[in-house]
Amino acid sequence: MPTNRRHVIATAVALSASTLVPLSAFAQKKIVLGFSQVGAESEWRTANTESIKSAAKDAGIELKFSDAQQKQENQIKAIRAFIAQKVDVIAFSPVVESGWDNVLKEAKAAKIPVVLTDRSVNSKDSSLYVTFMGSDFVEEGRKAGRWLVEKTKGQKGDVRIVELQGTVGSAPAIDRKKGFEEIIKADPKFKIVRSQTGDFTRAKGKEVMEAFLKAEGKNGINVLYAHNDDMAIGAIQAIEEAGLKPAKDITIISIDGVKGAFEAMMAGKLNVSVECSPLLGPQLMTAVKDILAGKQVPKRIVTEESIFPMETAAAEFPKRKY
Ligand code: GZL
Repeated sequence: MPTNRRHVIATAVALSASTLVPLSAFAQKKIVLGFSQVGAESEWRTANTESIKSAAKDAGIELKFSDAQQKQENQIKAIRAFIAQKVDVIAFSPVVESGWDNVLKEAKAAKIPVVLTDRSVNSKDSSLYVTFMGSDFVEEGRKAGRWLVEKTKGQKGDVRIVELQGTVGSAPAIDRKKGFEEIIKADPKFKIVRSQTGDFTRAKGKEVMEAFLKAEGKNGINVLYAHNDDMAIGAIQAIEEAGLKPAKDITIISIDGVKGAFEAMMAGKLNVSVECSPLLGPQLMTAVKDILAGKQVPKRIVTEESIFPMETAAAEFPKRKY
């Protein structure tokens, strides 16, 4: 046992004999976790932040939390600050996949373990992080595609799709597109006629959907595939303002399964939402403690998820935790 810890224990024993202070008050150094969050761009992100903050509190872990406002340079700055503060572990949700090797090498040189949550990085050096915990975004895109194939079975003629992509360069945007296209490419009737980023926000989702409607005309769009519920909810406003019925004139498929999506499905304005759970806080705190205890942690921890069509929304809604 390192000398300073022995000294602390000895002092603690002496003190506790005379002042009856519990030994644990001295012996346990509080774990310090530095967390760099993407931002506060969506209901999903808000629920994710809440999960991390409450889980840190429950776990007795000191959380240094930073909101990057969806800017990579702010996340890199925050990670460097955590290194300077000598935190015990660094965790973050990378806003985009690339550009992390240098700062992760600095964390490695400082012997501070790094955990990726929610989104991953495309670094070739997987020794730069201990584990990546989060959803399988390709599978989420496949689930969206399979739902559409089922919904349009036997339907003749083209199915004209517009796509609201997530943040350019982010793992969920790249992989949700990949998974969806992998499924629909089997049938040439499916045509993605427009595809543009709405940056995962309601405001941008509405703005881009307005442009899609203007370009394609009122009868030019059969399906909207949105990479998250917030963009779908913004697009629903644009569809209604164009005098069309969302989920009827235009079938709407989205991902996350946040409260706003369930409310839209129960109002008959959204057809389906693929679940993407933000509740990663408890898993993260367990991984942090296991890493510091020297335990083996899997390189990849995948979140188990479902799919919620509007027909099940009312029954599911009371059970939802985010
Ligand atoms: C997915 C997460 C995405 C959500 C969006 O795990 O990274 O970012 O789907 C959020 O709502 O903005």
